[in-house]
Amino acid sequence: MSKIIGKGLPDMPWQEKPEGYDMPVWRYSQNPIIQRNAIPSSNSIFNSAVIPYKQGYAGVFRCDSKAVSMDIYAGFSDDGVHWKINENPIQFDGEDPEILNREYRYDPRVCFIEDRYYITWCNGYHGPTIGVAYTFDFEKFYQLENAFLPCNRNGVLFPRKIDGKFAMLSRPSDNGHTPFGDIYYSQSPDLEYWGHHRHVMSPYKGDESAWQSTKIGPGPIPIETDEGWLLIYHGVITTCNGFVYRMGCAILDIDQPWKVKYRSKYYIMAPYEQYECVGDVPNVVFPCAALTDADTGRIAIYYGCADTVTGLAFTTAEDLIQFTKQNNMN
Ligand code: BMA
Repeated sequence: MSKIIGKGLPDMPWQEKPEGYDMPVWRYSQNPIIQRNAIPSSNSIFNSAVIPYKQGYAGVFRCDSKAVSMDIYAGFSDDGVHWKINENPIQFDGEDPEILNREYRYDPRVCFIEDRYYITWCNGYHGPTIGVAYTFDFEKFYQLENAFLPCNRNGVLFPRKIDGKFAMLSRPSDNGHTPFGDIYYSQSPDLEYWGHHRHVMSPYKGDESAWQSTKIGPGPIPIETDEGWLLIYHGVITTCNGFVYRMGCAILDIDQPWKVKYRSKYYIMAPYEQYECVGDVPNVVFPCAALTDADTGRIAIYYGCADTVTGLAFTTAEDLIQFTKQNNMN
């Protein structure tokens, strides 16, 4: 049995795999868990991140307003399924007004490292880049320097230092809807100066795994297991009707995470349900967070559906690792 390395979370959201189901990831029966209008100002709430906090859960949510202005909002939950999202976006404190100036904010990730919760997101600064902030309580947020020069998206921290440094995956991009994109690894001694950049993986050029042929980007915070870092990511194909976003899985070396040990040629989840196929941007599943229980190996994935609502899906470390190894094309 493959094992998650980390803490137990016995009360996390969970449903058993439906009888006879043949995919490695299965949906929560009450999806979507967050509707598009869960706060008064919102047009859509999707691509959002959650984490265990106190006796329950906290999260940072992407809410696009009815002006379709993109911002991130804190929220809280007792059970990880029913969420109370603040009606006003996060206000950041910080040292430099130049960095605090908001252009747009979207697709947050939340990562606990050592003593605090770090937020990373796609931050407008003369183009999209990776915003970085931290909080202790999801009430006061302190914004740090942007991690990289524009253009970049999908900045995803590792949940512990690697080789004594903070570590981040990201996906250099363009200023628009980016028709390309590889995943890279970077490290930093202080969360301000990033370097030691390493290439992790590219889209798959070819027919063997066409669903991820245009671009790929890291999703939830990588999950530490005894087989390596379990990376759930999104993969995109360009069709005559535009991009289709699916979910994939890879296992990265534990000490040198830019080395891919296994990568599944099949997707682990794709837009099949109505709320994933129909919405403001059709045919998108976009994972941004995962809860894990080290005692049972359970994993709950939070993902955006059609850029409109938020869904929840389940798997286990054993299911994902076996699937990824069996269908490996690395
Ligand atoms: C990406 C990002 C995501 C979005 C996806 C599909 O480029 O903007 O926030 O979910 O496109 O529209």
